[in-house]
Amino acid sequence: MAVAPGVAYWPGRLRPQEQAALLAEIMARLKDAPFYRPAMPGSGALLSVEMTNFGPLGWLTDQAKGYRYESTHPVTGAPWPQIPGILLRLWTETTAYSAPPEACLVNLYRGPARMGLHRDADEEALDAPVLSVSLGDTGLFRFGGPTRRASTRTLKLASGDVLAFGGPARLMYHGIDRIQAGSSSLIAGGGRINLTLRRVTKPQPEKEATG
Ligand code: MD3
Ligand code: FE
Repeated sequence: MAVAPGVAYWPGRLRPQEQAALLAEIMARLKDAPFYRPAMPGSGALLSVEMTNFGPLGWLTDQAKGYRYESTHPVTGAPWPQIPGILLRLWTETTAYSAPPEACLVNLYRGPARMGLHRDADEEALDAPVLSVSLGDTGLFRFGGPTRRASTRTLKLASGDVLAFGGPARLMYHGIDRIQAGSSSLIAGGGRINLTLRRVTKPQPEKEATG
């Protein structure tokens, strides 16, 4: 499905059974890495989205130090849990990138939670795509251009949808306007979970065999 240059879109890429299996993998990790509400740099205003991470590196933000990647949970101090195997396989199947993802940011949208228009540029490996997986209630996703003022289009992201943002799409503005409550029964109590797989550091170049 053509969304924009650099965007690959696989609606319903995960079957309902795979969505349930992935949700179970997420739930099993929440005891060690609970959702928390991060704060904006400077103002300290809390985001409406709750977050946690899986993988060797996790994205976080707080009032004092701003946006960055760290290897431990800001509340518990523990290393982030491993990225579920289902997601590592999905990365291999859908991207041509030479190295595995290092971060899996997990966003939880409940009630009026939203994510304003922003760009993701805290990663060193900007040549790697970002892979997004949606679970639960449908989210109204807004995808724009290289500046805040560029025109935008809206996509409804439903449970099981997978998108990859690479090349020219990697640095485009995007956000989540709102969630359609009651559109899915996957998550108990309702809500939407989005997982983004990211390569953060530049992979070591592979040494060529000699002789
Ligand atoms: C395009 N998440 O975590 S997923 C984010 O649904 C984020 O939770 C939204 O934006 C969500 O940063 C949107 C789609 C997405 C994610 C990352 C991107 C699109 C992207 C990074 C670069 C370009
Ligand atoms: Fe983003």
